[in-house]
Amino acid sequence: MIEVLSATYLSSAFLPEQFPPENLPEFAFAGRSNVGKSSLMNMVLGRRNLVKTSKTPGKTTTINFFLVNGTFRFVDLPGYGYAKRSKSAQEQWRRTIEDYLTRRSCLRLVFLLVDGRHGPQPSDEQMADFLDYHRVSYRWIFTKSDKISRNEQALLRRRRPDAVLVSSVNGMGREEVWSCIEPLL
Ligand SMILES: Nc1nc2c(ncn2[C@@H]2O[C@H](COP(=O)(O)OP(=O)(O)OP(=O)(O)O)[C@@H](O)[C@H]2O)c(=O)[nH]1
Ligand SMILES: [Mg+2]
Repeated sequence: MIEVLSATYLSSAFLPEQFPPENLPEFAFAGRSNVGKSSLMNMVLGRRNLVKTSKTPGKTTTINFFLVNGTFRFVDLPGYGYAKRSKSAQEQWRRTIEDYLTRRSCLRLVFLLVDGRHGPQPSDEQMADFLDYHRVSYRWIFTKSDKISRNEQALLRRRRPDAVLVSSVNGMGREEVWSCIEPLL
């Protein structure tokens, strides 16, 4: 497993012009609002409060870049499926995120997070279709596993062998997430 020697906030982007240069490999975290993207990034990096988390959905409203070990980046994407925004603001965000996902040559992998208790929702399947269509590599991540019984975890693993079960509360899945990242560095 990679040792995280340094992890720092780099920048935030509303618009594609604000993305950092495409000179380092990037790993993005996508999923519905409140699914646990920011929490998982902290857990994987072993940093308690580097990425801002919140009980209120829709907290992350920009694309946020974090530099890890000075050699690659973690990218926190705003959650989708959060309606409490103006139409034009939603449209702008959608364009910026789509631009990021489809034109980012240094994007190595998207972690597509879904709440493990509910599984993929229509908006998640839509995102997966979008990534398939644009040939962007992604891995399903089932979050909040600490809320799922052992039996159901075993069932999930059998039904979805392609998914990684994680918990930001107890650290489950941390090594498996790193094992997705390491070969792509
Ligand atoms: N029990 C449990 N709660 C979690 C876990 N991960 C996140 N949460 C909680 O879920 C809520 C949302 O977590 P965030 O990490 O902020 O979610 P997000 O996907 O970044 O949300 P947005 O930025 O709004 O899109 C917080 O109250 C977290 O404490 C987990 O693994 N287990
Ligand atoms: Mg967030």
